[in-house]
Amino acid sequence: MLHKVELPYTRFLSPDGQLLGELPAWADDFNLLTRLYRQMVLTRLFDQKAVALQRTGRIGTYAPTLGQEAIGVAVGSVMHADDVLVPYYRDTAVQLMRGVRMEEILLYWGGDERGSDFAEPAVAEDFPICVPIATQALHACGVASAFKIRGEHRVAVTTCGDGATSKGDFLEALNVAGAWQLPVVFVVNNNQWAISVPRRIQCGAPTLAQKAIGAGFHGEQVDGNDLLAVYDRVQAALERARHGKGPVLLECLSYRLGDHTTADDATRYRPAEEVRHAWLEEPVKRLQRFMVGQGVWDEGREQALISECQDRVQRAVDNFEAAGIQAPESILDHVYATWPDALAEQRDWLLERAARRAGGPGHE
Ligand SMILES: Cc1ncc(C[n+]2csc(CCOP(=O)(O)OP(=O)(O)O)c2C)c(N)n1
Ligand SMILES: [Mg+2]
Repeated sequence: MLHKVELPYTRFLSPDGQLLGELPAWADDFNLLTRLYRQMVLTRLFDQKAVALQRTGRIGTYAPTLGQEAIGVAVGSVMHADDVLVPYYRDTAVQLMRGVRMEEILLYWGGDERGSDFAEPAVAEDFPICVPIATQALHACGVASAFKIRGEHRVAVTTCGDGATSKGDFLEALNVAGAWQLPVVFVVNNNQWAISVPRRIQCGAPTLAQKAIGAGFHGEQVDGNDLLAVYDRVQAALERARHGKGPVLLECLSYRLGDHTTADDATRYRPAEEVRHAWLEEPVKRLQRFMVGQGVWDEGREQALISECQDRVQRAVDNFEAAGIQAPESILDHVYATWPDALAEQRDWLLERAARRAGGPGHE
């Protein structure tokens, strides 16, 4: 007999920004809500700019955050500065909120190692973006083990997509997190698609949050397009993990409104009607409607914010372009502490080839 697992699901705002029941006490702070809303708008405008830079050949590939801003902004704002983020590639919102600079994010996607060397002291220990699916979940458990062994009240927060939860690495990470009761929080960005594979055929369980139950710890779902709900549940999850009460898996239900990356064309596999419907649920408009309804936001403020954000994004693009191009061998700089002899030949080949190229087309 199939045992049905009942898990909490949290939502405070309807898609049109109406309050459904009681507002959590912390949300009376409209300065905080305004700050988070501003950050969602900044993230969205930066995201648009990053896609435009890829289209004009100034960065390589980019994975848009469009539609998932509430999750990242909430996670980034609830985390303490000395917590450690172990992110995946669709984490522009969290990284910006944590203090990673916009130009650093552009450098990363431009193939430049300096993009993972964060200048801001508060994020110095955060991990770089992880592209191999779900491997970062195990790294986060390693970080959380260190916190536990040292008796520090810090939390490792790792993010991933819905598809990543099918990977062995993810399930192994849940297992060790539960077995050792580690201070780690798994934030699953369930955006309904793993490239062209829809959520319903990725796994047989009705929720992804219930994978935590098999590992012996708490899992729950939240409306990932409702900033108030995500903030509230991330806060509870981090408190729990920080105070030795074990890990949490938070499944945030959202939708990837953009292409998987700039190398993808989602119109080839997604019904237009589904995407149109998802736009009605999106997080930025939802919080904006709520704030307008509360009398704390209006069109004038919105226009001023957009132009301020556009200026900030443009300054970041200017800094990115002024950074210049790194030497080709920089891709090897941070792979090994000591370069293995067995790879010396490949390194020499790369250096030689780069030198020939620098000599001009006739030398190639
Ligand atoms: C180990 C590994 N296998 C395959 C890939 C190719 N790949 C890149 S993204 C992706 C889908 C991931 O989907 P999901 O976890 O839902 O995250 P999303 O991109 O939707 O945010 C795959 C299979 C990879 N990057 N790493
Ligand atoms: Mg996905």
